[in-house]
Amino acid sequence: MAKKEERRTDPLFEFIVVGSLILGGVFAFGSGSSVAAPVPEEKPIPEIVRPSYVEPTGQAKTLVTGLRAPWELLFLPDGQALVDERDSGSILLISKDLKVSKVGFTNTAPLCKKFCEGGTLGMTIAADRPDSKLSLFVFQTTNSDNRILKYDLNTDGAGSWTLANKRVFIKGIERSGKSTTHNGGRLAIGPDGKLWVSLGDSGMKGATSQNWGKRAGSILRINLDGSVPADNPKENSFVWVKGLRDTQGMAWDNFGNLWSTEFGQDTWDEINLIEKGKNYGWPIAEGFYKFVESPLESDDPTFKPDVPPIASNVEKLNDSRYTPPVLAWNPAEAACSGITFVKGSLISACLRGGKLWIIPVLGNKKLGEPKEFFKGRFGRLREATLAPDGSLWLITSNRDGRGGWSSGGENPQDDRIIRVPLKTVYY
Ligand SMILES: [Ca+2]
Repeated sequence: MAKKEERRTDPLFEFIVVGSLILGGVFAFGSGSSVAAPVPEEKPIPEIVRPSYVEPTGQAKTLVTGLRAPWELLFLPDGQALVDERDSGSILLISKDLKVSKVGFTNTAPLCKKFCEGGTLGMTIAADRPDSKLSLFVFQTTNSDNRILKYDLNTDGAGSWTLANKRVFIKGIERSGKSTTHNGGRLAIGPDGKLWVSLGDSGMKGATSQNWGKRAGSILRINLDGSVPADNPKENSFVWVKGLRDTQGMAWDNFGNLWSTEFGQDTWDEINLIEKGKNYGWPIAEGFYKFVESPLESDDPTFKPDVPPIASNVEKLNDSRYTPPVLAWNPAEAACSGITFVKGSLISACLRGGKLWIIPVLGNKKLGEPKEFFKGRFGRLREATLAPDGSLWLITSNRDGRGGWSSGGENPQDDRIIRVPLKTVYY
């Protein structure tokens, strides 16, 4: 499944080894010559060039319980956290002493019935107001579309935060009347200072994901004032890439590469390397393979496909129009939503897989072998966020109508925030 990268083929690793040998040679020459040379002081290799990644220590601790389908968790400059709930639309403040209070409501999220995936989803902040004051962007599903709200996010400087000046930042992200799924919904400010939005096909398959004129089935890139960046791939379009089925995670590594998580249909979930203007293949491809619709997937029981369905593990797709994933894995092991980059590691929080995948970034566009942590221990995981103290905070999604965990998702203890310490691992 994984494209494995042998450590010794990594240029960064080779550079370190060769560099150490050269330094060693110089030191040996210096100490062995007849000229009295000062003994070189042994200096540690700077952290930045030591190949390393992070992984959990395993000593997880529950911080907050009583949440319901939390979707996003982010930290504010004063060290407090914001978390939102998909179905209630609540935006909650988590104080440093772990008290929970309400900052606001998006207020118009439709009630979620079984198997829906929309609602109040991603959030991100940007200091784009005068005096570096903050704005809060919130992704929201309405009955007719997916959209992004923008608020002024104000603080009194004494720990209190409030929302003001609510406006619709972007609307009209396609959403079919009957489908409640594949909304995507992650928001992030990229290293380029733009707002990035991950979307799904809104249940419309190729009609959105293979159409550059549609926003659904894409990742969008938007200026913070709501205009289209001049260097987007198509003129006057927010669309950065196409061919996505349902992407709920985005993270940039230290090389500036954007990695995303993608929910596949039945056979392959994906990690993609997102590059300008590319098409990631849905619904022509699932994982590395050709995807052919199964009649069981149609809402119409009388539907007969033109071609017989084939499982997505029969025929590899080799078509240069479509960019394959970098990693693909079975949904039972994955169904990953959030992904974040922490010191040499991509860390992905997985729903059905109920685990964290840690994927070392070995070099530019090179991933190492994924390692799994906490499998089944906390149920469904929605997102992992780096905390100011260097630990990782996880949010669960056991009350999202997908079968839950200890009591079918009805136990208030089921959805919570968990703190996980991280340790650095050197190659
Ligand atoms: Ca794909």
